[in-house]
Amino acid sequence: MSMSNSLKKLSSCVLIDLDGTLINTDGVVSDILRKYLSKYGKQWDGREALKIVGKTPLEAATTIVEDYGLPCGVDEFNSEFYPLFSAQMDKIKSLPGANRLIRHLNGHGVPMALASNSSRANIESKISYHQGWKDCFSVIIGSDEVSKGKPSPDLFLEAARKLNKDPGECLVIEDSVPGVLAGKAAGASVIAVPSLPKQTHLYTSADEVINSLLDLKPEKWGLPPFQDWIENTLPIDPWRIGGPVIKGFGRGSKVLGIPTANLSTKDYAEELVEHPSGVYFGWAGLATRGVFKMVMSIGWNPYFNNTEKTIEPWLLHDFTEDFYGEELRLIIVGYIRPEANFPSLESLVAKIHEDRQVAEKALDLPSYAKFKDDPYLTK
Ligand code: ADP
Ligand code: RBF
Ligand code: MG
Repeated sequence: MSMSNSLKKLSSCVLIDLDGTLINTDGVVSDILRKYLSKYGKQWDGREALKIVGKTPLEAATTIVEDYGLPCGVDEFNSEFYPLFSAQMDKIKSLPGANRLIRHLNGHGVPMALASNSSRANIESKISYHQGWKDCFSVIIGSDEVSKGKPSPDLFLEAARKLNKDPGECLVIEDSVPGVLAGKAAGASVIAVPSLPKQTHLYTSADEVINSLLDLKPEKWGLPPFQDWIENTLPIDPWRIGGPVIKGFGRGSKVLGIPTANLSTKDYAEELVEHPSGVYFGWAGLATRGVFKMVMSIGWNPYFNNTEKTIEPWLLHDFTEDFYGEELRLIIVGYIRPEANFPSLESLVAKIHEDRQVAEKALDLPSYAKFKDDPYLTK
C-alpha cells in the first residue's frame, strides 16, 4: 500500500534483490525443472513458482522434492539440479529496466548493495554475465553469509551495516513476499515489483507496489529522477512481432469503440513473458495498406480481468473495413504507463484516448519516427 508522500522516508542508498528483481531466473529454472521432472514422470506446471519465489535454495529444493513426491532426498536433488542450472546461467536475461536502473543509480553515486537469498558464489556467477554490473555494487551478500535468509532481516541489516547506513535510510527493491517482509523487518522502505502476475494483493506490507522496474520513480524516495522520459514516454529497446490478424475477444469495437487487431499468442509466447504488461506504442505495417502509428496494451486488461496475457494493438487510422487474416507487423519503440483498472467503461475509454494522443505526438519525435521506414513493417 502506498503511504502518503509526507510519511515517506527519504532514502540515501538502495538494497536490491537479484533473482526475479534484476534477472529472470525463473524462466531458466522452469525450463530445467520441466525437463528434470519429466524424467520422474511428473509435469512441471508452474504452480510451484509461487511457492519457491524468494526462498533460500534449500527451502526451494525441499518444496519441490516434497510437493512432487520425488524418490530422492533434497541433497540428491540439489546435486543433480545445480550442475544443470550452472550450465544455463548464461541464458538468464536481465529484466526490463534492470540495466537502466543500475546504471542510473551508479551514475549518480547512489550506494547500492545486492542482497540475495541465493549463495554468494551463485550471485557472483549470475551477475558475471551482465556487463559492468558487479562494479556498480559496493556490497554483495548471499544468504550463506548470514545466519538466516529472507524473510529474516539479516541480509538487509548486514548490507546496510556494510554500506555504513542506518537501515531506515535504505530503499529495498524486491520481487518476492519473503523479500518484502525481510526489508520491512529490517526497518527499510520497500518497493515491491512482483515477478508473478496478479499477485499484488499479497504485497500489502510493501510501501509501494509497482508493476515493473519501468515504473520506478526514484524521486519519490529522495533519489535522483530518471532523465530518459521524453514527452511522457519512455524509449525502450525496439522489438518486433508480426503475424496474421486473428479474431480477438470480440469486444474492442463493440464495447469500447476501439478496435484492436489481435495476433496469435502462440507465435510470440516468448515476447509475451519477456515484456511487462502495460501500454506501449510504435509502428504497425500492413503489406497492402501501409504503415500506421499504433498504441497498444499488453497484459490481462484488469477491467475485463482476462485469464490470458494478450497484445491489443490499436492502429491510429480510420479503416473502412476489417483486415482479418492479413499479415500485421509491429515495431514497439516506447512505453507509456502500467495497465490499470477503471471505475467505469467511460474512464477506461478516456484513458485509452489519452494514450492515443501521447503516442501520436511522441511518434513524430525523430528518435521514434525513424522506425517508420524499417523494412520489417512491410516486407
Ligand atoms: P477482435 O475481438 O477480433 O479483436 P475488435 O472489435 O477489437 O475485434 O476489432 C478488431 C478488428 O477490427 C481488427 O482485427 C481489424 O480487422 C479491424 N480494424 C479496423 N480498424 C482497426 C484499427 N484502427 N485498429 C485495429 N484494428 C482495426
Ligand atoms: N484495459 C484495461 O483493463 N486497462 C488498461 O489500462 C487498458 N489500457 C489500454 C490501452 C490501450 C492503448 C489499448 C488499445 C487498450 C487498453 N486496454 C486496457 C485494453 C482494452 O481492455 C482491450 O482493448 C479490450 O479488452 C478489447 O479486447
Ligand atoms: Mg481486438
